[in-house]
Amino acid sequence: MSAQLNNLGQAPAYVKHAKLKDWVASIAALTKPDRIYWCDGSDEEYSRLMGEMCATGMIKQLNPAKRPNSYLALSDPQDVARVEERTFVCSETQVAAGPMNNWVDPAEMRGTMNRLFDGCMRGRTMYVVPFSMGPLGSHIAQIGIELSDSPYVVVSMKLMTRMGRAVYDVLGSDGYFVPCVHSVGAPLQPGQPGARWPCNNEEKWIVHYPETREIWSFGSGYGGNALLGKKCLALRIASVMARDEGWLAEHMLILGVTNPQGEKTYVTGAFPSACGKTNFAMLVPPAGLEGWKVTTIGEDIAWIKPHKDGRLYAINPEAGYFGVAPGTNYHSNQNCMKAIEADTIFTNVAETPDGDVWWEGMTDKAPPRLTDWQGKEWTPAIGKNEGRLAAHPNSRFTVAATRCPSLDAQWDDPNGVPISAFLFGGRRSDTAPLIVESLDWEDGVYKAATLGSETTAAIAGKQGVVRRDPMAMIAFVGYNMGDYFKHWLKIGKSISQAPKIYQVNWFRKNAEGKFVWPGFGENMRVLKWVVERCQGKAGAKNTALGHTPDYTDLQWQGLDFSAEKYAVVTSLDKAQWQAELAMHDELFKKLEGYVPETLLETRRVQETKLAA
Ligand code: SAT
Ligand code: MN
Repeated sequence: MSAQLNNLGQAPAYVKHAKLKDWVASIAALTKPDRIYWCDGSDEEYSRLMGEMCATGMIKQLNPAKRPNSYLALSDPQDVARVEERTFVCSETQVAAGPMNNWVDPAEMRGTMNRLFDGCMRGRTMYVVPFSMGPLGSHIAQIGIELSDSPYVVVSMKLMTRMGRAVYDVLGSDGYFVPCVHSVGAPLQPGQPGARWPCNNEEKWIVHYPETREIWSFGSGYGGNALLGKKCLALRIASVMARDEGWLAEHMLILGVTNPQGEKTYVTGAFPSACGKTNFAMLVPPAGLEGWKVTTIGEDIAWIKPHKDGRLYAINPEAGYFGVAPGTNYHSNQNCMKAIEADTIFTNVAETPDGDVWWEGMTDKAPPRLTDWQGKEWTPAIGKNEGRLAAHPNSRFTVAATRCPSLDAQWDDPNGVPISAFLFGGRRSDTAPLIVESLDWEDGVYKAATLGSETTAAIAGKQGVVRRDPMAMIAFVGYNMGDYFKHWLKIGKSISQAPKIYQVNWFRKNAEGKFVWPGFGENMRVLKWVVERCQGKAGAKNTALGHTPDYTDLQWQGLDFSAEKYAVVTSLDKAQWQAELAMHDELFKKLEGYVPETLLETRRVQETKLAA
């Protein structure tokens, strides 16, 4: 066996980990690739793989005069988002996975995986991708090795994680790593031409084994389905590690706020996919708030650990951004637009005739002619007549964090940064006020646990329906949601200086269906209030839900936003909130028998307050 494998691609001498090499050999024996390639993460390797993909048509280089060192990939039209109904948490028992996860008995699932992966890499190269989630060698970081037959995954992992040879130095001869196996599920017969974007539209499986901390993904080459360091490792598997070890793995951005006096406060924000985490993390304070500054640690995931000083410290396990393109422009996110001016991979956006990119919302007016995300001719008239978008609503950019102008100086600090506040927000046209401060940790955990949001294009399925998305983690907790709530309550007890917890909603609409709150940079006004609450400086009034700012508690200089409009975005309609509580009950019903009594009690208190 090993002689044959040597021909396919021998491990470089710097890989000293015998168990790792055995595992790679065993997966190769199952998947039967034509070649094995051990990635070193170098720039030379990145350019070479890009060149190879350009040759097969999987990726296209953009005009270097417009977007230096940047590429465009167009996926299969059926492989465009995470597939939650095809995502599985295969713990030993169904109770351990809980009612919110798809569960299959692990023995049965292993049978299915062995059948699907048998020979699935024929005609392809199996890439060995070593990566660290978190600063290399940090006590909070975790190492993963992804075996994948997609070169697009390799180049994406180079931008999104600390990927490459240095990982093996940290691993040594017996270090721990999370094994991740990925295939697009499209073997090639000899001479068979490959699809431009190989994937498998009959079989898609995103599988996690929490006890043994393994990930197996089949059939998709897109985003969180395929870049296994992201949602699979850094959230689903890490949430299990976090439960066992007393920390938190969360779907949160992390940002720093510096006030005009130079004092810095770190805040995290949990929002479901495609609710503006990236824009918020890179916020530019508006006119009227000169002297305030926001810096970015992360825009999607936070790993948060209790520290000996009694506070929680957070790192961003990622090293790049896989952000939603549509709606991103120099007004909504100037820092991001600058980050993606070069060295970026775009997926499923439209292409301009001069070899640049475009998406809905990038400019006020669409260019007169484009090639859309499916490679078809597109003009504003065609778009209008056929109701066809130029860019897919879940089209993305992939870029290294180091390109971000607002990157925080501490972003790579192995110890993380101290967190003063957690924000939890959803996309709600009605019901949920602009901001509410929780009364205490338990009340905050209740608010986070019952978070609701209207669904977006980031997930395959119907859009715009309100679903409960506890902590914005509905798709990402690798164990029983009820136990996850208990874990949150426990963490609060394990620290002496708990962050304040806020519920926010930037998305209230008026009777005409228009957003009332301007959002984007203007969110700084709310963020300033949060920071000043943490410092004990800002005022608030009490409502049935918790503390909220009065109109005069926010700074309005530079923005024309009337008290009447403010009343709309902050209004709390008792009847609407009664209906909201009924939806909380539906969630608790689904989790019956697992919900901590503290949360049920908080629910009863809220009902009473609302009736008063
Ligand atoms: O495709 S991803 O899961 O990485 C993006 C997202 O939904 O947040
Ligand atoms: Mn996300």
